[in-house]
Amino acid sequence: MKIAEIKVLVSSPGRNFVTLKVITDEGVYGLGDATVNGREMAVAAYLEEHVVPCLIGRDPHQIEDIWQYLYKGAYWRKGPITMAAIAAVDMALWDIKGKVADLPVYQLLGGKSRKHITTYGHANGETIEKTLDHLGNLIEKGFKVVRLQCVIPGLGGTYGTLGKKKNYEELQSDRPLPPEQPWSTSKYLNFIPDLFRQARERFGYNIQLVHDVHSRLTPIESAQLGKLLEPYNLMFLEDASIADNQSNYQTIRQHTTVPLAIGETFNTIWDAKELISNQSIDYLRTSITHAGGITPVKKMANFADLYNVKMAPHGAPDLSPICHAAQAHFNIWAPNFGVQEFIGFGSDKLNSVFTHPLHFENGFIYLNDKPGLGVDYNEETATNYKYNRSYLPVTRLEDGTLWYW
Ligand code: KDG
Ligand code: MG
Repeated sequence: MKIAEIKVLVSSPGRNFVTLKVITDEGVYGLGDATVNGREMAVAAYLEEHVVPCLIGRDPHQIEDIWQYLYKGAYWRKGPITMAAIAAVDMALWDIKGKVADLPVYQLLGGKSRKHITTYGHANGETIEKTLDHLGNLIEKGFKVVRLQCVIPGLGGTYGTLGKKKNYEELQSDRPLPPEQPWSTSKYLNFIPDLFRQARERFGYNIQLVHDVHSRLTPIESAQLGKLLEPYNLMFLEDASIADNQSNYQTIRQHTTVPLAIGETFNTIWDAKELISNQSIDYLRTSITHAGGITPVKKMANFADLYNVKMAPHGAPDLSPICHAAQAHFNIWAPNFGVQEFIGFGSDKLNSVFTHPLHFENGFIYLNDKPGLGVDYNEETATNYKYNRSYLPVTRLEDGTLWYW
């Protein structure tokens, strides 16, 4: 069997996605997700110009060798664009292998370790009351874990809240350049503990709660927040600080027992090696699309398991249903799976382009037994939804200084 043709497909069914289709000389094909939100065309060009020509004629069954060729074989290795491109190839090859073997990918990874996949949903709101109403709705729908994000008074919106946006999962294309949002660490730190205090007062401790700081605090500020949140028993605090210095998390750890999660912007194990081996984190949030595919993330999970670190893959709506399906196969296998971020595939446009093997009920994802990843991509329908340039926002402190979004 040989790789005969590869298509790089960019479409925007509600938001932009980059999809790779690897077609073999026997007609079997595999799909991969290569979406990097706000930088979609960079990955498409990387694939088209630098990856696709090297793969034509190769044996698609040699997943490990092809991965090493694209990673180790490239002098300019790592980084989000390169690793998303490699990830898409890797996912597509696992998809092909599964279809040829007539087995779902999770069987090739080692089989099921659990019945279903626990997810966490998002409760957002402009006020604490609205955020908690949203939490109440999700509890009624059966969610066991929920992330709480609330507009900070005086800041007119912050990460994870809707503000004046449309639906959270939709492309925010009505802006030609990155919008700017204000940030104040003191306003945030004075407000967030109250959100969690009120959540516990209203709903008790039977629901697990998560919060995403989105890397806006310094390590000592994160430690301060962690201590303030300790009474409310979070499942984890996400992206408390940037981890360019991996020792940042030791600083946080020395001061608080709040469990820590990080990893959605990580591209390789090297971004997390000390965080894991020093046991300064509890959950690794690396996604299959942004860290080179199933092949390396499986190795990361095995390494993390040695240090009691669980996997909680990034599951924002800017990862396509192909990534979500690949992560479902991975999650149902991973011995050290923790929780999956998932807010559903709400839009009709999205569902008209992608079909997937996931069934969502009571806060759990169930996976069917279709061979391969079980996903498909309707190329004809997708032509109705052209790429639409869209940026993530940038953040400035109230005095104008640029800060982490
Ligand atoms: O493209 C950026 C988003 O994926 C990111 O901001 C979402 O932090 C995020 C999360 O936890 O889902
Ligand atoms: Mg996050």
